[in-house]
Amino acid sequence: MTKSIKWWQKAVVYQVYPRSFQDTNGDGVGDLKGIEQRLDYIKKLGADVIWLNPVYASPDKDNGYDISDYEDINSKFGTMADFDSLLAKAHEKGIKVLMDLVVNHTSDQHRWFIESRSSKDNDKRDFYIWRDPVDGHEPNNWGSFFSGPAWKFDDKTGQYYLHLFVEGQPDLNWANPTVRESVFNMMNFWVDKGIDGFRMDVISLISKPDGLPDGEVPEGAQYGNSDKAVANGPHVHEYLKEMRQKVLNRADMMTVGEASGVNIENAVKYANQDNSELNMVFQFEHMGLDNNPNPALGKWYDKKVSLVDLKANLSKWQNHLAEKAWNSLYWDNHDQPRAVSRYGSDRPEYRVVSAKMVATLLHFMQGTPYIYQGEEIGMTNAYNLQRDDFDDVEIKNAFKYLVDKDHLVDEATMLKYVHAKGRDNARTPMQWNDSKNAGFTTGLPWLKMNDNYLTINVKNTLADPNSVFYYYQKLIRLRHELPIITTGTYQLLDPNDEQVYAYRRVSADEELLIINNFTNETITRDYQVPANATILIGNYEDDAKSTLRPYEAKVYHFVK
Ligand code: ISL
Ligand code: CA
Repeated sequence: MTKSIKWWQKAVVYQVYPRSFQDTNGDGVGDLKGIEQRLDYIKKLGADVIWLNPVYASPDKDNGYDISDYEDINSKFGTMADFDSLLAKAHEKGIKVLMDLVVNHTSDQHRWFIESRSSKDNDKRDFYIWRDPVDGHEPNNWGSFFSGPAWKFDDKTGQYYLHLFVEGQPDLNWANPTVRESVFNMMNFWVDKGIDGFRMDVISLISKPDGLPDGEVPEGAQYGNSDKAVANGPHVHEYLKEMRQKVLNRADMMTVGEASGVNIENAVKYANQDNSELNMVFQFEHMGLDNNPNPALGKWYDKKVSLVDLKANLSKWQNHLAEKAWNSLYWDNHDQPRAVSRYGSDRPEYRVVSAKMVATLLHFMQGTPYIYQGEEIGMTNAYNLQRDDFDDVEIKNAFKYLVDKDHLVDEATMLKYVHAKGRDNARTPMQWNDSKNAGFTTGLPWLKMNDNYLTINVKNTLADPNSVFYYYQKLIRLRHELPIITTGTYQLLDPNDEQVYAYRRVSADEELLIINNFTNETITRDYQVPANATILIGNYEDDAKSTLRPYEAKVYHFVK
């Protein structure tokens, strides 16, 4: 790579889900003061940046992704003074802060929408997407991402409004220049506070296709993982270029666009290296590989991904973005199940070793890695939660529409799918220690705890030098120290091997060989490791050479 390396290309991001991180006032909900108290923990891990899920004022129909005031803090989380203090303390410790930006939609309680729905001639009417009924029905066949139709009829004015997510999340009309101006002004409010960047929620959806045509399939879940329907509309790049000029260029910011439905071709546009749009995108292709073969069920399924498919996909992104754009690297976030449960094994005998393997696989790739809270201690899916325990609107709607209404699967099967894929797997509170409610709260947690916190918790992981935590700490340190992890060329080995994911990173004078046994079996592979190679990191104490033990991961380093 000839271009100079930017700070965010060497950085590792730690994602904090404020609601579930640390409660300080006993109301069962994590808060900003709690994050401030735990900054030293994040510093100890070595992360450079924190991404905060939305902390803005919100009726919480979709856990903060429905914002009613962009310039105010959700009172459950604290006050603007708490936010200012958190930002200052993070900066004192050399940690940068990335804010979530949710501007495809607002809450239906936002003053813009309250005005917009009040009458057809209100000056905010055109801030949202209103349409007349067609033959007494919805204007088109679009479905919400979270099941059911994407249109809601409003009696007051006899029109439908568009909501790609839940009813309480009306989509903004980005074609209206006043909407764009209002959003950019709001973003500048945060830039002026000194934040370090934005993670942009479903930014690939802000420009709707001209004329709002029917989709090929009505299910909204399809939009997320295909390049067919509503994503990547005709004006999205124009809007982002405008945002870059009016907001993002005012500081040395980091930007990552969450891009449902993005493919390689349009990712290169969003994250191009001419600095005209974003730094990188979150792509979803690898998250869709273990979807249900029945498209109507979307992500709801419990079969493991095929390693061959996973390799092909991740390698495609590594190879095609190289020198052209920049990858973000993630397994986990607040919308995904726990990585160790999904890609490794959360059985007690394999949990630690496989959590490290899954980490090794990702953290030696090119891109900016994201660690989701709890991933660094090997937190697992929450099998103890039952239908009535779930909080997530996506899960509730899946039961309501796919089970109760459409009978696509029975309730027990859906529960199995939710235990494999549901978002609440990631949202159960952070497990700090083995005291009541894992030290997360002295009150009643807003979402039931994962009942394995007596063994899986931060206190235990910090006391054990061989823990998942110290492994992540070392991965981060290696990325900071070895430029080849940032800049080396990526080469996949043995694409058809169904058991091992092995790849190389290559620079002019050195090389890394990364080997990951994805199975719980002992197998043999000969990668012809050069005699001068040394082990940089591994999840077993010794090197058994061509023997690979269950979930073994190791990285050789050698000078050419
Ligand atoms: O979570 C998903 C599947 O379970 C994704 O399809 C997800 O809905 C999509 O990536 C958009 O996610 C983002 O916007 C949503 C919000 O609910 C998610 O938490 C957020 O990450 C609406 O704002
Ligand atoms: Ca609290």
